[in-house]
Amino acid sequence: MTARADLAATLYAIAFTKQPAPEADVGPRSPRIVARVGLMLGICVVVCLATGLVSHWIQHPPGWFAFPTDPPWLYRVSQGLHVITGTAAIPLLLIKLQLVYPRLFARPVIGTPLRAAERLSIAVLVSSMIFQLFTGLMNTAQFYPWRFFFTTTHYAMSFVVVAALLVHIAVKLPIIQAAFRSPLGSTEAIDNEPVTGERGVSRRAILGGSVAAAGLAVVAFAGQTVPFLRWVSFLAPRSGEGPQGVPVNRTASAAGVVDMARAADYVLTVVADGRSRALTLDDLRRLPQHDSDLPIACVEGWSAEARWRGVRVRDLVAMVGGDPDRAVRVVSLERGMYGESLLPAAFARHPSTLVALELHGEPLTVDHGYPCRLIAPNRPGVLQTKWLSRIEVT
Ligand SMILES: Nc1nc2c(c(=O)[nH]1)N[C@H]1C(S)=C(S)[C@@H](COP(=O)(O)O)O[C@H]1N2
Ligand SMILES: [Mo]
Repeated sequence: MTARADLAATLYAIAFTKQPAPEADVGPRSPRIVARVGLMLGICVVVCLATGLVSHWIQHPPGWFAFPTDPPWLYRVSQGLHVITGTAAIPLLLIKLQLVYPRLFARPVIGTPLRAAERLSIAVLVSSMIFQLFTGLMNTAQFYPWRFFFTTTHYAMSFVVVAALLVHIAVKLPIIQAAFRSPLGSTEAIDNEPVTGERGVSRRAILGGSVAAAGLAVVAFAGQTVPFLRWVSFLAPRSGEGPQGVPVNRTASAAGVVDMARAADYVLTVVADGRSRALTLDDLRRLPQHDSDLPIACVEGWSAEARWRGVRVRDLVAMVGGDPDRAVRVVSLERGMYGESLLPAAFARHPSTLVALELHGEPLTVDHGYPCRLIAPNRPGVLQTKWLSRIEVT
């Protein structure tokens, strides 16, 4: 009975009464260092979020959203930044958690309703950020050890991160301001906390180490999108290998299209308002050919510059009398989710948008989309449909 009463009293104290020992303020765990690491993490999160939203909206455009066709490298840079800032955020988040770790378990664990709400928002923030960074990292490796659909879940969870982050910053704003107003090495107490004089690794070393850890993560990873980092990027899932010097995301055999792509009776059908033309590969080769230097920029973070050669989409649209101010649907021999994409009118009539027959001066290999594939400027790789079977003016 007494033992049980003791246990109850202890649990109550942990949940609702203040911690007897004061928290450190002058040592490495000072809010000064936490706020500075937090700022670096915050910058990564904001850039990662903005570029992630852009990428999502290009793929699922809301009515008000239109991405420009030029400059043609914009999406490549944006998606590269998305994956680089996401990668840098991983060590920064771990360091920040390590720095505030004692506070996560500071007493009272529950306390007043206000404190409970604040701590709940931190729990939501930490878990949603871990979720985003983990699922994002797994996606770059195309490894999906879960049952939910990655893109919708990753997108929805980003709003949870934003909401929890705003609450967190609002709650901590006075401490953040005090932390940035006072020099890194100061021993004055911030946040009304008693000073305990915890020493050890210096604050400067922690700050330098955080920058180094984030930099190392980026260098180890970014070679799949930043060409001059390729030779040091030992963690990059795809950096330049692949037929014709360009990585392949999904092979023809994985898509189940090898026989159809190589069939002798292959034709590309072009349709507008009921008028249609069926073009064989020889027909396509006899049309005016154009060169386009355009990158493939995969949403999973790798990208590669490439030279394509083929027929302009706008010439094909004109051939069947299609309206150049209409969007164009591009359909693959492959069935399923990645088997079609919709080109907004500005992209369809752009002079560098091609039905490509060649890559780097050679006919496309079947894994790059033989007999022909779409290539357009400033679009995510996932919309650069391979193994085309139909082009429809909407
Ligand atoms: N039909 C079809 N087209 C597709 C895909 C696909 O799975 N099926 N993958 C897309 C993705 S995600 C990318 S990144 C590019 C990659 O083109 P590559 O394999 O020629 O490099 O093709 C795109 N085109
Ligand atoms: Mo992709």
